[in-house]
Amino acid sequence: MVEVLFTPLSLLNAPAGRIRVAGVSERATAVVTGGSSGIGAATARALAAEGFHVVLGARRVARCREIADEIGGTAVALDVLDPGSVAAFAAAIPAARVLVNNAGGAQGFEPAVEADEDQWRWMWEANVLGTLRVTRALLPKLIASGDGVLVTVTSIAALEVYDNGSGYTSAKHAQAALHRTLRGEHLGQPVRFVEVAPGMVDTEFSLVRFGGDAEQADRVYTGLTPLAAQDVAEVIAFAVTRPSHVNLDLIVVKPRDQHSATRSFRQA
Ligand code: 8X3
Repeated sequence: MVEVLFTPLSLLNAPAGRIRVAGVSERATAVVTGGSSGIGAATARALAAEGFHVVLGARRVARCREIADEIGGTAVALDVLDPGSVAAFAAAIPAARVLVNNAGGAQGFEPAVEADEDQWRWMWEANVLGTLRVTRALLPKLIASGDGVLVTVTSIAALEVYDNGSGYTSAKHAQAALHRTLRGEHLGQPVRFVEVAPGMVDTEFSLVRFGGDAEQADRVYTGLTPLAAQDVAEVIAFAVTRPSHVNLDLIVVKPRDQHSATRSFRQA
């Protein structure tokens, strides 16, 4: 039986990711999916800077390992499309206080009547079922920590729809519905649910959506300054490091020049 010394003084002095147990400072664990690049990689760095031991999961585990080496974290292979991979990933994490559901993405940009079912299947698997699987596997550990935080990175596509985007917007709406439902289902338990909904962020997102067409991907960000992954990561780190009674339910973050998914100001 360990004595837990949560004195006000030790809390004031310890970074958010550090807990003091029996006088020893230990790093709490934060898990980030889709940790090999973009928002996931930046979030891993931001949470490590807050004192967390970060576990980065992604298919590209070698890239996760490079980041993990840099921040004193751990890389574990994770394919959220594969229930077996999610089970093995969760089994490798004995305890966790924070989970950032960041894995996901978009494929394709066609009118609904021309939808490619394989792309839809991938988007629903990666964004919706992937979030469900990882959450189901790790939520008990967040709750057991006594002060868990679950962050789901959705999108402004979870709040609006736009032409040619129905596969992605429907998946993001469903992912957000899952996340918001979890919030209600765990009222009274020591876990917070934070949804972060970014607009335009300069990551591999558009390159993947447009099947590797760099020119088309670049056009998305032409004439304005999009968010950087670091901008979103700082918001996530802020939300995670609020006091336990503060739940930032939904944070929408967009570039100044973006009004909505379909309306932006662009310099000629
Ligand atoms: C990305 C934002 O506007 O391309 O999640 O759907 S948008």
